[in-house]
Amino acid sequence: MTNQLANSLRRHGVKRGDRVAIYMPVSPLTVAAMLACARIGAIHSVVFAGFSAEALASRIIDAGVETVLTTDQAVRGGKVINLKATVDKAMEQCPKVKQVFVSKRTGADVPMYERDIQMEEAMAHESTECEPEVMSSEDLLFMLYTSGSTGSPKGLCHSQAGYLLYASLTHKFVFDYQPGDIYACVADVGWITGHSYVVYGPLSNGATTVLFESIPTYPDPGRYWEMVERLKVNQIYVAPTAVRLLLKSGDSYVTKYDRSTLRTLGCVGEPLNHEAWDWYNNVVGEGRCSLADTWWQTETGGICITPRPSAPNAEITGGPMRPFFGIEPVLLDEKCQEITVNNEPGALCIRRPWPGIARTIYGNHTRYLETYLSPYPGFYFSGDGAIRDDNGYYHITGRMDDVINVTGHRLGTAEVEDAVDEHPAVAETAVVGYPHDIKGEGVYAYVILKDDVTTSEEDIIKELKATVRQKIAAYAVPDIIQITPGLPKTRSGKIMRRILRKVSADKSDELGDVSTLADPSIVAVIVKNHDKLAKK
Ligand code: 7RM
Repeated sequence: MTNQLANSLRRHGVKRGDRVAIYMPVSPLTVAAMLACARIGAIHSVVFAGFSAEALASRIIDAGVETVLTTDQAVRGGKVINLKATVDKAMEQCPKVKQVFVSKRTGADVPMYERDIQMEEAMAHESTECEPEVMSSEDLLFMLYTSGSTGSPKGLCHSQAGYLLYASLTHKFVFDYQPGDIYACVADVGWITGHSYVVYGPLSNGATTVLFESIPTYPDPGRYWEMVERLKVNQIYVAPTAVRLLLKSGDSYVTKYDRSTLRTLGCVGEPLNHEAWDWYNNVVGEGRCSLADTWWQTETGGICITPRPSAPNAEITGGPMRPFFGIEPVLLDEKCQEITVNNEPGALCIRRPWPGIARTIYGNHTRYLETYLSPYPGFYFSGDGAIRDDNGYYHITGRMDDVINVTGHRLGTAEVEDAVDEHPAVAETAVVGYPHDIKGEGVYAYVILKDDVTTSEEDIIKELKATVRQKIAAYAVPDIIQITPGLPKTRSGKIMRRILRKVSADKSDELGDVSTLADPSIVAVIVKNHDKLAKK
């Protein structure tokens, strides 16, 4: 499949170094699409198939993509998603795209335009042999967009050799992968977890990798465990948000399936709270599996801080994590000084580069340096805070910037603000995250309307939610929108997000000193309105 698609891409002029966008659901053909690009030296840019047409278009434009690979429709949790229609809409903004390969998932009758090529037909004419392009170790293998605290999403670039080595080693040692094991990571290939631990890590180790196309609750909350029994899965890698969701549905969905094949339970994406850790360990793993809570990022390419079940002295402990081979975490204070004592929070940095580190931001190396290497000169800065305990274990305390984590999806609050601001009725917006039982963080938007707006608040709120869905994706839609006459600002006009975060988290009694605000009286108004919304 890979070679036929690779030959077909070559025949249609795709060359070494070209960027190819892949907007497809989790499927064998999607994996083949990634590997086909790799085989001919093209740089794939997988765009999560839940992103809107505008989000897809901006990623295509930023990367100078000329070839797009997509699917007629996706099917997720019993719902049909019209991927081709979304691509067609994106194409209105992308005149530089020359060709769109369209594969069949449902076989629906989708309109085909001049630029469209039926993927399976094109592949059918091709040989199953394809001479691989010889690449240099530092050439790019792929790019992947991720959210930052400011500006538009960044196209992080990963290298051929270092990335693959790192994905491969971490997969082998963190999950204790042994030849013959059946390994399952339920992430979507649209995220870095899907790249490193559905595709590159397991396949480079010759593993059987399970592709999970659905959602954890369809047709019911037993889906993962039914799959574990049916496929005899040895390692499973999931997101904490799914664990929290499933634990609420009760243990019987888990216990009715045979999970005796499981040896390693992994999770990634956000903090695994104690209750969820306990349930995953004791109910799912029957207390006899290794639990690896793995910390890493799109930028790091692979797992950096994690327990390592394969270590001879591995202890089964909750949460705490240790650095992987070659990773030297450093905690730094505000003055860029190393924190050498234990139990003090600091900025989580890494001292030396490691094989999997992203090499640049596509088209903007200055931004790469400014974001990751300049804040703490001499170190890679992760954007997260952490604490080291007396045993040398690291505990992640969360993001230090305006990035939030919604159902395990990384989201910049500035992106949501930009989307809301585009609505003609909106004067100004401030978006913060707030603790959410299942999602990890929810999205809370404070919106000031323009003076001449006559539409009802209720209708505006509906429209604003639709705008965010259209500009970004469904997961970015605010859970709560508070229409407010003003925002808490300093005299120099900076929004004090600290105050908004406290109010959103129902901690209005912890606001601290608000006297430096230009208009301290706005705080009482915001708190009152929040209490009204919270009651609903
Ligand atoms: C793999 C991935 C990265 C951000 C990161 C953290 C948070 C990830 C954990 C975690 C606590 C964890 N890539 N994060 N893993 N926080 N414990 N085990 O998620 O680029 O999408 O997100 O996710 O804030 O900076 S990502």
